[in-house]
Amino acid sequence: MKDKQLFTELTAEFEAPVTELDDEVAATCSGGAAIDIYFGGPNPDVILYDKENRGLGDALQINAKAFGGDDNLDNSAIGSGWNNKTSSIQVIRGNWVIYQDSGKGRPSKVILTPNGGPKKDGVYPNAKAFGLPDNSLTGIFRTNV
Ligand SMILES: [Ca+2]
Repeated sequence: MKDKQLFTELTAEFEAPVTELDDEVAATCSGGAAIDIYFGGPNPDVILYDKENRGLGDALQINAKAFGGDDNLDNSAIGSGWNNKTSSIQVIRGNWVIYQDSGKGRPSKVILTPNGGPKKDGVYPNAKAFGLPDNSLTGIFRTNV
């Protein structure tokens, strides 16, 4: 319930009202805005880092429901400022697809998973590992539960 309340608070800040979608409906949507995604929680599913190798610096903690995500992190209420910034990623839960452009443009060919990355530990220490140019990640979506 707490997550649902947070989602309601977040979506209330968007210019266009966002109707709450169940996972099946959300899965049929393509691109556009943030859906079922939360930022800054204490138990993140995935973490984006400004620096390579999860170095000290800004980090964005993300949780998302299946098929939830954000097609332009700069438009997020809390995730703003994260377009074209990510240089390393850690996946704790779920499978994720990342995009270079808003509207789900230019997806990475690498699907990010908790067992992925060079050491099979979910850590993608640099842009080459997650399959986009450095500082180019704009959107991220979860592809499963
Ligand atoms: Ca960076």
